[in-house]
Amino acid sequence: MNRISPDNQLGPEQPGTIISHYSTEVAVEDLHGQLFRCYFRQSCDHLVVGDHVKWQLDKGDRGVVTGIAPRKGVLSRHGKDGHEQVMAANVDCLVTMFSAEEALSTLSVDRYLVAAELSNIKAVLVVNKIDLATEEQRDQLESIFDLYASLGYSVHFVSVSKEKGMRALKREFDDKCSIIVGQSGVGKSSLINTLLPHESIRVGEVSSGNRQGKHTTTGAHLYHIPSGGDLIDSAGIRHFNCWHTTSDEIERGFIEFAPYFGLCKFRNCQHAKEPGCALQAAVKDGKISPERLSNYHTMVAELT
Ligand SMILES: Nc1nc2c(ncn2[C@@H]2O[C@H](COP(=O)(O)OP(=O)(O)OP(=O)(O)O)[C@@H](O)[C@H]2O)c(=O)[nH]1
Ligand SMILES: [Mg+2]
Ligand SMILES: [Zn+2]
Repeated sequence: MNRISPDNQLGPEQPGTIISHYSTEVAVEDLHGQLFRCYFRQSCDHLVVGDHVKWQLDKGDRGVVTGIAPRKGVLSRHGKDGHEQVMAANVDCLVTMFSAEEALSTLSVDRYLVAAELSNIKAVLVVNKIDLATEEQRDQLESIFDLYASLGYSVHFVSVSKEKGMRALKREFDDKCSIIVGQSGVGKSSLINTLLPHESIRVGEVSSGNRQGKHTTTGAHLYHIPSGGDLIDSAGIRHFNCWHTTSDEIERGFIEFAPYFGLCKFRNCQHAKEPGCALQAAVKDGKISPERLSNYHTMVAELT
């Protein structure tokens, strides 16, 4: 199937972006927004959606991917064997949704934030279904999320279905490539449908080149948001959450811990009950939230 023509029959090398991935082919978008189905060289067999590539036109409207640019903002997960599976590349922003009607633990918020920090991806926190919250629930949520706002994270209280707070939230997607994650039922698809009003019926489909053929895919897909920015959508990515990592890395994921690195009395301090622990001292001084330190310990304990 994947016939390779001699290079001299190929068009000039040009830049493109992987929009969708099928098992043996990818959809590449050129600089003018046109899509081409491309096969790829063996050296490019680990392409993912969001990859910036070099490609050349082959016969007709087909092409071949010949190179991948270095990635930033990689979102990956780890299989049971610990093998890393990259799911999307060049992601700038991880939008994590929660629902106001469900009990919310700061631990789950911190898991997403650590994942974003370790991938060098901006994190945006969204609390949806605010229309269902009582005043008391709302106050409670606000006190939880004030902490995250004070750490510098963007926090949005919205109702997607009642169109509350949506203007500011939509602006978060401008000029970058985002991914929306969160538990089932929080409203991710509802948000995606308001961002991509014309795409909702064709999630997982793409037309190739000039041809009308449609090809469903179970993988991720990159969409352009009409009001600005790109969105990578994939059910698989929305539910990622296992990260094999080290306690040092988890520590790095709690951004307000950074000023205290190396200040503990013991070099291998676990930041628990040791004397001279700089993080414990910061908690006592009100500089670090006790809950954040406790969530750090929970996540480190899960590593073993
Ligand atoms: N009251 C209220 N309901 C909402 C709001 N946003 C979404 N919903 C409803 O919540 C339900 C779940 O929304 P979805 O968008 O399907 O949730 P999801 O996160 O995509 O769920 P999964 O696909 O299972 O991961 C639907 O019935 C929505 O209509 C909101 O702001 N307020
Ligand atoms: Mg959904
Ligand atoms: Zn310590």
